[in-house]
Amino acid sequence: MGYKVVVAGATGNVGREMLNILAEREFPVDEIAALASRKSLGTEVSFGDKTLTTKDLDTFDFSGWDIALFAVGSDATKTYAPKAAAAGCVVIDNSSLYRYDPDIPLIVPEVNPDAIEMYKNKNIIANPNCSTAQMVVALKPLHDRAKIKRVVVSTYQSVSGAGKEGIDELWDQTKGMYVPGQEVAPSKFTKQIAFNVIPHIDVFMDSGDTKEEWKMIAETKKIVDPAIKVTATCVRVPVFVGHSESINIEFEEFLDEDEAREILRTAPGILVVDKRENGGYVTPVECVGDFATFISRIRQDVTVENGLNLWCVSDNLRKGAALNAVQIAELLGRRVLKKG
Ligand code: 2RA
Repeated sequence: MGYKVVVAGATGNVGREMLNILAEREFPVDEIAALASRKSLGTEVSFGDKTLTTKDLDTFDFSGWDIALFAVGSDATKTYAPKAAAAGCVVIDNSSLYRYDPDIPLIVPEVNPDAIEMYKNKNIIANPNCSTAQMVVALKPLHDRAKIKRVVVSTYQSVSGAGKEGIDELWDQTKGMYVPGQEVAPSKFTKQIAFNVIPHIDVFMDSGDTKEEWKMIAETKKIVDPAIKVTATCVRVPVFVGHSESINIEFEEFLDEDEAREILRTAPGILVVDKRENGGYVTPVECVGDFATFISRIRQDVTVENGLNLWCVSDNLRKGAALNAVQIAELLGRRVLKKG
């Protein structure tokens, strides 16, 4: 016996990946419902070799359904997640709405699986920001071995993090560079993204950080350890899918680069590709469609007493969103609901 599963936001990039990954990982589904907003109603989406016709999120009755994966943005989540939770359906939400609520667990299964017990508070579990998820997968095994004091991270985030519009804008602007007369004004991004990089994701805060940078700080503290100091610079780059991160780590005690490499090589969710030669590292185009968080360029940072540098790449639509949400559903099934 399996689960009755709902995917809300089934026509968006992340929603479609949730359906793909539920099928790829053969999640025990007895029944599945794909929900969309009224404007996308009736759109057909794939679930493995099946085709689902989307139903109306606004009128859907969540009673009797076990798990609802939400990928609808904070506004719609605010309206419909409480409704689903009140009907007894456990909500796994990809928006940022509930991530910072102390009563709601924010989970990366490879990092803090025990936090799943907190779901009972509001029948809601939060999925982290994409740039946080891949980073904490890398940090956790190293933190367990040598206690991390400080993290400095620079991200190189793909345009798919900004949704379909972000992908379309990069495509149109790039074409516009080669086809005269097809000028495409920046819309989703504040400046041209084709052949450019933009040090600005989400809104600016009083501190001078952007909200994306603040998310990485707040979420790393909640998921791994509140004592870790984090500073981040989040940059949008002209890549379609795949976030990359340059991560500098300072530990309480010395950690040799070879030991760090072995720890990461055996850590859950990680693939180490790290050779000091041409092509001995992972780039975004190679991570697309994969479940793994790839780690390369592992090396000592000799400018501080206990420093380490590494390069981290992962598919932001998968580990950064849909895969992590499905892994939370798998954890919920194993630890709590116990069907399937
Ligand atoms: C982005 N992390 O990359 C944000 C939201 N997905 O735009």
